[in-house]
Amino acid sequence: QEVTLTLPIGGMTCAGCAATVEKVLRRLPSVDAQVNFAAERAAVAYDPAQVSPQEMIAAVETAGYDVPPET
Ligand code: 9UX
Repeated sequence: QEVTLTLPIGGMTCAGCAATVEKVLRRLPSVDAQVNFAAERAAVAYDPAQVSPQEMIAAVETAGYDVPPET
């Protein structure tokens, strides 16, 4: 089944970066993602049987962005 979460995304400089982050997240199995550049957040829907939030964070970091801790 699908669950949703939002992840804070750091390091995005322009809207193109948001498109890049969407692409790297959507490459993961079952993941759909919408990244809001202005809000610096990603809204993610996924199947927890197929992918974990840690894998999403790793993918974002490999792409050169980061997932800062919530404050
Ligand atoms: Mo915009 Mo992001 O030209 O790497 S896509 S800064």
